[in-house]
Amino acid sequence: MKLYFSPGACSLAPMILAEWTGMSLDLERVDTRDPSPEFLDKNPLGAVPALELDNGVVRNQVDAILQYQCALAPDAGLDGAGNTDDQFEIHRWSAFLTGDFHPPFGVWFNPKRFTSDHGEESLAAIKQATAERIARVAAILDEQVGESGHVALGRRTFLDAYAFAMVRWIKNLQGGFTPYPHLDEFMQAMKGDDGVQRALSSERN
Ligand SMILES: N[C@@H](CCC(=O)N[C@@H](CS)C(=O)NCC(=O)O)C(=O)O
Repeated sequence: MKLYFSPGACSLAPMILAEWTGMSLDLERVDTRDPSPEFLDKNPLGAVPALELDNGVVRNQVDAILQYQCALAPDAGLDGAGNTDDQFEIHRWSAFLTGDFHPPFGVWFNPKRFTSDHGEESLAAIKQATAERIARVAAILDEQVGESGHVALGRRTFLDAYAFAMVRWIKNLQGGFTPYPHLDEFMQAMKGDDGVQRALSSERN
């Protein structure tokens, strides 16, 4: 299988999960600022990650890719399979990460996409409003992680990999991790994990 990725992007999550599940992935770097026509055929939104199966089928959407990886490696126990309540929690926090946590960062990193007024003041106002929204979702995630050190179920799941790939963006905001002590600890613990380190190093090479 081949994973299309971009350094610094949420595509790090399936790379971490591949390490945790012992799944071998070929990696192909994509310039998401200028995606090639070949890549747009694989994802018309030009976004990473995209997972290409050995039979040529391409799968998009990071949370779906992560859950697919978990299904391929059931013994790793990195989802909520087998328990309805656990499954609910996993889907709930996966939906939060995809639908609430990720989007404001997309605006923060690329405000021009969301306004026809590209003047300095207009873009600064959008970034300010977006930073406030990020602060809200980050505070919710900080409370959820709490002392458990994990996003859900009080244990490692694919959501930890997913959150790690995005929570690292907080360092770009004013105040960094200071308001989010649990996320800070979570990030430090994740950085101490060998699989996370290998994924980060693959992302850089
Ligand atoms: N939920 C979407 C989010 C993907 C996404 O926005 N990826 C970012 C990187 S974290 C990207 O490739 N952005 C490029 C762009 O939007 O042009 C998915 O999983 O496909």
